[in-house]
Amino acid sequence: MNNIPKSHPRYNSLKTRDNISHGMKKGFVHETGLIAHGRGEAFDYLIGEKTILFADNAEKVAAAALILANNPVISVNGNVVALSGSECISLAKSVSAKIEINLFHRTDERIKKISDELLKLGAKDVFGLKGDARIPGLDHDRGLCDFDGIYSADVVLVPLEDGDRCKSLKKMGKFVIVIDLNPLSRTSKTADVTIVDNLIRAAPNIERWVKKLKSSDKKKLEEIVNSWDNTKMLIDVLGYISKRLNSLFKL
Ligand code: PTJ
Repeated sequence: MNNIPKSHPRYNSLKTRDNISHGMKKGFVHETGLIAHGRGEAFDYLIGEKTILFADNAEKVAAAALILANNPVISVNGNVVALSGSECISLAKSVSAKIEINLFHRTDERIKKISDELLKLGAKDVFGLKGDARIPGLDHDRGLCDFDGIYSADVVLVPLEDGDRCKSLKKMGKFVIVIDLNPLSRTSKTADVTIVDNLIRAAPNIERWVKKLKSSDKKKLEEIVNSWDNTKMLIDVLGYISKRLNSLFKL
């Protein structure tokens, strides 16, 4: 990145790629995390690389749900730590949430590297190393979780998730919030609240909403959560994208 000037029109995007690539060289981002990042970039392009109104609304609902939660957990993987490790730690502190590492490509070595990175970034306690419980119905390693973490959580925030796990967490009765730039993914369609936004923008914006809503009474927060219609929001996002694309080349 040293030879790319800040004036480059794609500077932020290139810097983000650099962070992901560094994460891979350090061993905590899995190589397929680069592919997942590319897919995210493509969808981010479609929404204009900014937080659209529908995402901001979802971020507000996510903040309300996290404030109301008794045992909230933020689930992180390699990409999440490379892109927004500090922001996720800060968000977790603002709502007294635990941070748990849950990996699709789980190895003890990657878990240790990601945990070290989170501790270096200021996390006090990191869950996911024990793997002493299982999410029912998930045969894969990503079904492993900590009993005191995700297993006993009531609200789980899962950025960059895969659909199966989201479905299984919902079956366990958890309230699941996801951050996924792809409004068509199984994850997006399964979650209670889907935030169609880049994690880089979403994590600090949820925290901004937490600060705004923290002193609200319980009834108001419950109203915010209960009035949320996730399917309608996904339809609205698809409408927004198609309208935006249609208008791009209109004279
Ligand atoms: O670290 P591991 O082993 O847990 O592996 C993590 C990856 C990301 C490799 C794994 O979870 C995976 O393969 O994910 P998927 O199934 O490719 O899903 C990633 C989803 O996240 C896609 O729908 C992308 O559009 C979306 N996405 C990618 N980057 C971002 C994003 N959403 C929000 N913000 C991003 N920066």
